[in-house]
Amino acid sequence: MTTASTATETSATSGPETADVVVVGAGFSGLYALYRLRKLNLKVVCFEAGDGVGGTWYWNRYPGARVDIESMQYSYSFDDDLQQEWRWPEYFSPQADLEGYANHVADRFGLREQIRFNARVNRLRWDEQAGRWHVSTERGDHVVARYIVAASGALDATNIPDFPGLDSFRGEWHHTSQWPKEKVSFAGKRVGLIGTGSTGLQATTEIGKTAGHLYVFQRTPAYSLPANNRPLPADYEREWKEHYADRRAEMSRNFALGYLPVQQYGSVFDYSPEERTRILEQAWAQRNGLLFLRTFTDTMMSLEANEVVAEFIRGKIREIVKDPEVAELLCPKTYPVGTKRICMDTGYFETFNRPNVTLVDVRSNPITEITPTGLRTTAGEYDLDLLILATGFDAVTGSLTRMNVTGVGGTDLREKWAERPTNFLGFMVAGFPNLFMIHGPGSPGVLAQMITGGEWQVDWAADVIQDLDRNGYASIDTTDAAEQGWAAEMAEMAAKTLYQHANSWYVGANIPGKPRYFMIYIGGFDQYKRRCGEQVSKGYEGFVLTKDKRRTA
Ligand code: NA7
Repeated sequence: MTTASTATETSATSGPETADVVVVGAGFSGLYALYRLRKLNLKVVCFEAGDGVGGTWYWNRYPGARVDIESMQYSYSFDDDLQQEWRWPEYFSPQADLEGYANHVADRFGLREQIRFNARVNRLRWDEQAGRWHVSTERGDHVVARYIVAASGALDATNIPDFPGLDSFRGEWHHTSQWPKEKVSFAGKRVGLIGTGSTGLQATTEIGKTAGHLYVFQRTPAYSLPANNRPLPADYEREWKEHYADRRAEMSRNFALGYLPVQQYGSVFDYSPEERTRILEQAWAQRNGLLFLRTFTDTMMSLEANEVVAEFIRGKIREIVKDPEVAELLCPKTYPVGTKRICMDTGYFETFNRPNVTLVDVRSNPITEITPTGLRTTAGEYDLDLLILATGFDAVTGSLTRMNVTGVGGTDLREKWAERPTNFLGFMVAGFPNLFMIHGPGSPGVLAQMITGGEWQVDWAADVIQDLDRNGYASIDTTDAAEQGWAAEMAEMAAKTLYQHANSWYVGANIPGKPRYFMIYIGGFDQYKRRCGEQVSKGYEGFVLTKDKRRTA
């Protein structure tokens, strides 16, 4: 630990409102932060851009939106009464159920009164002299706080590609992550949908059922697995609830914070081609989505092993889709399975057998412009009444960089991250004291179960704040050296996996100009927790703690 005694507090806080902590975002992590920090008797203010709670599950209300982790797991663990009482109707919850759950939690624990809704944070400025953060919002709030918990979301910053002419489109258009609350009707309409990631697949499957005609503009096909979603059987729910404590404990030790009670079969190459096919057939029919990728131990470690599983999935696509040319276009061939977030579907490939659905290959014939009446590619023109952008997010870093964050010396976070988004322990950026990131770069974030991961990171931030307060420190920062060390540790682990082989949002490849950098800590949440704990037990090694002069004088 390094200490310095530089920051002193001025008494000039009579202007703006003051708080101990500002939480940015009332999604699942933000809500838990309010609950947790309240126990420390701190004054906490939360700013939320939307008019309701739920974060990702508030914004992404497009048709078909559904989580890809079982709801018995993808839910809060902090309160046993809550997890015993709450009932999930399906294995994988649709957006409405998740938003309903977030609202229930906000009400049950009285969290709403601390949240300022319709208040998007557009400026976070560190005042070095006072050792305080100034937080401003688009609607004019100004709060001065000691700490920031940035629970602003890993998949929050909408990516609207720079399509020429988009503004000229005379029909209705929506990005899936800014979907209107009012029902959008597709009946009798010519609908265009750009993007075939998880969102595009879910939306296509649902919209294809009612659209007059749906054109799906695909640049890169996705691997998708059957969700095998169904109503949650009462005995399954009962069993989970009887064993919740043990299951949560097991999840907390798991690399992805999941409860994964499935057999792993060893290496793909331990089995004959016939045996492999039999095993994969069984997994395809029985395993819920993501667990399919865990059938063999080396799927995500070896290109050859991965290709066996990838080819099995392509075989399924060719079986399902009746038109062989369309089937071939839908087969992903340019990246290993699992290196972009794997999708889960309930009838996506079958949708292309419908007469009212057309797949358009915009890899061979790119989109050139949006016109007042539709969309033009290098090969032709499509008349549209409604256009949907399922074009994803400036993931992991976007929600942070879009807030105009400036730290010590006025350094802009965007400048700091111009080459790569480094930080220490996925928690703090050097030169941005007292700013704790939840699910930011450098953390396991999106590669672990995010509600439980968020709870853990919030707990850690709360523990650190408590520790600093108890011991008379005013601020905590980290160093460039610690960041470089963490980046090297992350890179070493990532190099052993196949993730570098895909142009995914994990590496920032979906955003023009974004540095290519694998942003996620891939060592697993179990190891991540151990590493965070080690740094604290070594006296906050890698951090810089600054004494509170008022308390030590
Ligand atoms: P994704 O996974 O980033 O998918 C975005 C899709 O949009 C993807 O198919 C992109 O093709 C496509 N896209 C983006 N820009 C363009 C342009 N300019 N032209 C054509 N197509 C484009 O976002 P999602 O919302 O589906 O999913 C995000 C995460 O949410 C998901 O991984 C889950 O974790 C939940 P590309 O692949 O870049 O060629």
